[in-house]
Amino acid sequence: METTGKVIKCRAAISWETGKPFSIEEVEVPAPKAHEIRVKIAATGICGTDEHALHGYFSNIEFPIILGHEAAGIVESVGEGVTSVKPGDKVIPLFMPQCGECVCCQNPNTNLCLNYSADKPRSPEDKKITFTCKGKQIHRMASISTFSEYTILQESACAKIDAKAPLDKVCLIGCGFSTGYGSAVNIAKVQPGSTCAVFGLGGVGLSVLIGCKVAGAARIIGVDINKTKFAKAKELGATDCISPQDNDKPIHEVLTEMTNGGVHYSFECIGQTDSMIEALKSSHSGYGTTVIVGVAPFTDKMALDPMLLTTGRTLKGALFGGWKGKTCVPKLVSDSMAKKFNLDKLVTHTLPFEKINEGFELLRAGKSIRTILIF
Ligand code: COD
Ligand code: ZN
Ligand code: ZN
Repeated sequence: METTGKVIKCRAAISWETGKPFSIEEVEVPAPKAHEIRVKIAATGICGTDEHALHGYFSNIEFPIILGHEAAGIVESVGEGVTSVKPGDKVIPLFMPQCGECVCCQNPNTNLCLNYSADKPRSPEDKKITFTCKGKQIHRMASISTFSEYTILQESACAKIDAKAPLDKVCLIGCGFSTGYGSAVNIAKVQPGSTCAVFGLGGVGLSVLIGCKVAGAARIIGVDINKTKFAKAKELGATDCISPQDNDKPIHEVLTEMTNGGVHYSFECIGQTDSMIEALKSSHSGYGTTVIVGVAPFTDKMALDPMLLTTGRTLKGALFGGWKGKTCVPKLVSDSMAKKFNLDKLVTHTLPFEKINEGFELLRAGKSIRTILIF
């Protein structure tokens, strides 16, 4: 049936209230307006941030909402003026857009786009795009909402990828993999022969680890309270794995002893301010760099001794690993197809979309790295 220009009715997972299970409902997805693209989602990953959003960690999440921000799909139709994709193209939605025009997009040293909405109220333009369900307006997450069979993207938030890309794997490039990998190679700029510590060995932390390994780190220490994560971390290149719960002293002291004074690079991939400080204290004075990858609840603040910085440590942070989405995501997809890194190792479960609640249970129980939901 020809769907161009018409409202599409399809399945989506609605979060009606904070913390409640998802309910699969029929939603209406409008036809794309000027500079918008309607995409049929093929596969979407479950990221730690979806769980955080469900529990109200972020100030701009409004319920009812369709969550999901790590996906790959195929363009169904495009609105007026869209030039970068056409129906049938494979694409990855971008939770960080690249409008190409704002001062940040024009600055080669950042991937932030001033049209990014995840940390501030959504723009009036973005608010106009909406799903409906049972006559109610449903909010969108990070302007992309991928827990829906069809979604609407602004052209600046849609990257065209290789027509042969396996969508059930490259969907991870939409968030977790790129966030972690880029934090190592773009933000920390890990050097060959260096020592790294990765706090949190979920999908994001393991992707940091892959980046450290690709960059030639000599020693990579994984830190997690869940020791079942250690086997996979070692498979991906961790030389040592430690749990804070096995030690009576703070983990930065353990790391400092293990590494003769501290690591070259530490990464926080948990989203807790206490771990952020531990990561900073684990880095060597004079030259250590700490990258904050995790996003903490918006109510939490970090108190740190400024001497940690005056004595020569660097504290940095980035979203989406510093990649400018429209430009870099197609290249990351090609690199994965050329086997520069292996996404398969991050996928522990693949489930039909209807089993989304089961996928979140696996994440909460610490049993999955990435669950991919297939439509
Ligand atoms: N000490 C050590 N490890 C811990 C602790 C602790 N106190 N608490 C939890 N952990 C471990 C867990 O056992 C788990 O293995 C890991 O930390 C967290 O992993 P996941 O699988 O729950 O989550 P991820 O890897 O999918 O994502 C985690 C982030 C916190 C990085 C993510 O939620 C996040 O905040 N991302 C922000 C970066 C970003 O760009 N966000 C926008 C879209 S994601
Ligand atoms: Zn921009
Ligand atoms: Zn994510």
